Amino acid sequence: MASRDKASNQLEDFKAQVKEKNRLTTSTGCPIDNKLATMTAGARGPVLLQDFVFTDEMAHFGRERIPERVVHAKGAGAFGYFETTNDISKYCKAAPFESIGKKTPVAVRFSTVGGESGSADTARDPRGFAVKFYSEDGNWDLVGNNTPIFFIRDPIFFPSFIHTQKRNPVTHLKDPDMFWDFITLRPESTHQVSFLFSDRGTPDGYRHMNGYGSHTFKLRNKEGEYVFCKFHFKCDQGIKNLNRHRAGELSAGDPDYAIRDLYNAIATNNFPSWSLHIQVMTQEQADKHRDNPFDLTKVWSQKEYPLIPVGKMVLNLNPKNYFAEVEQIAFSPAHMIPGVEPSPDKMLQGRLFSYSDTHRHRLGTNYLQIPVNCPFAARTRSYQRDGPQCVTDNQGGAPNYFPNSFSGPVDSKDYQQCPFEVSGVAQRYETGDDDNYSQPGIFWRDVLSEADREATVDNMASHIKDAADYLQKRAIDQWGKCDPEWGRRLEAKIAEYKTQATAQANL
Ligand code: HDE
Repeated sequence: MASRDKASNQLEDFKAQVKEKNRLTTSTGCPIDNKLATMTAGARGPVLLQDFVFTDEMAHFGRERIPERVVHAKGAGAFGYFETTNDISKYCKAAPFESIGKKTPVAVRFSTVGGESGSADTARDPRGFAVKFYSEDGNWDLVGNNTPIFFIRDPIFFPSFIHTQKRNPVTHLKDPDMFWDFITLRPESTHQVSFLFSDRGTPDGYRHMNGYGSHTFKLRNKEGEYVFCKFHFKCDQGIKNLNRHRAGELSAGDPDYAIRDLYNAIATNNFPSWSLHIQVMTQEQADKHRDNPFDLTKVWSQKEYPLIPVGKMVLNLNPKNYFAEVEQIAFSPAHMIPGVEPSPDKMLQGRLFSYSDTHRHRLGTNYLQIPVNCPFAARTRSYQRDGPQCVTDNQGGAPNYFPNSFSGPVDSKDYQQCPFEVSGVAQRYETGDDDNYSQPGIFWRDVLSEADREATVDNMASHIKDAADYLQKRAIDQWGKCDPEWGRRLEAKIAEYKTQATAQANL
């Protein structure tokens, strides 16, 4: 028993805490006399409809599942705190950054993206890195990934892009043709796909990766001045990745590897932490920036916009119940607080709508009343009422319309968002050609080591080899535009895989 890890020992730990066993009841609290048999007419007879012990449980069982998240279905959650260590009040008035030493409770959910909720944790995929700050000004969700960039820069592509990462509608199999067709038709995906096929596409669990807000946000200070900002959570455990072969072994041998690793680390007081930094850019700098600073497929150079330290996030508490606190947690980039505002990033704008919309479908209209989602450090006072599963006092006797003469809650100009100018002709602006290759080229030459380059080319080729020949050619051409050497090496590696396959077929 002593050799078992904390995750394996969860039930034993529970048992050790129980002093006296609870009385078993139905869902209505009625004590149950016997849970070992249904109530039947005679020993061999049919089951009686009056057996509420049976029908009560069976009816609930049939409704146990809620829709899984359409993306990011598989994940792990934990709780902890964010502590401000550096003063950034000249940039941002958000409550968590109010003073050095201030601690704000947080909930975090890490996830893979494309797989279903039973899929393997070590799949090649970006990882979700979603943080909920329970602040006095309401909940602020920073719903990011372990990559500072994304596959597309216009949200109109998101459903189609995700379909290509999921299953073929006929075969119900992952389909390399779908994958590489989309990727090569939309070259703005080049940067993120390059990252994905390096070994950072298979991180060693959730404790050894960075997190990024990814989008450009707007920060506002008490004086009403604003800057644009990127958020970076730097992993204090150090980055660790799996190579393709080890990731594959773990997919088969321990598909829940990352969930287990996080649970055990926290249960043994080995609390993971991340240091939060920001990059800031003024409006003037944004106007002169060489490319669109609101383009999610590009990073901001850290030489030009250095990282500014802000604080530390520590995860020190496992969920008490997975469904209640992790399956039901609902993040939304639209959940912002005074001091943090959206930038014009089209992807962020698209997300501002989508998340709350999906929660109303997945969890219901009153999803913010679920304890893990409830802004408990602020008090919700609104004119929203009723709806399915309203489990609060529904704001009691307070008036349910606004304005009113009966001391209902009032708004305040103190919380006005930053006014901003917009101009331009309204139309659909295509962005497919907005320099897709310079930054992936820098990634290849300056970020990856020679060993990383070798692994990246091998990871790519071992995947592209299963796509149609003309899609392979398009990919070779696309990565050749990042760096001619990348294209040449990819072509050679694909040819190597093909020769091997022919040799095997001829055996
Ligand atoms: Fe998401 N994404 N996403 N996403 N995303 C969801 O929300 C969506 C994007 C991210 O642990 C969904 O509750 C659109 C970028 C994380 O619960 C859904 C677009 C980034 C999580 C959704 C994007 C993310 C989600 C699925 C493009 C990183 C998991 C269920 C416009 C910066 C949060 C749900 C958790 C989840 C929509 C792109 C991160 C459908 C429309 C870019 C970490 O609403």
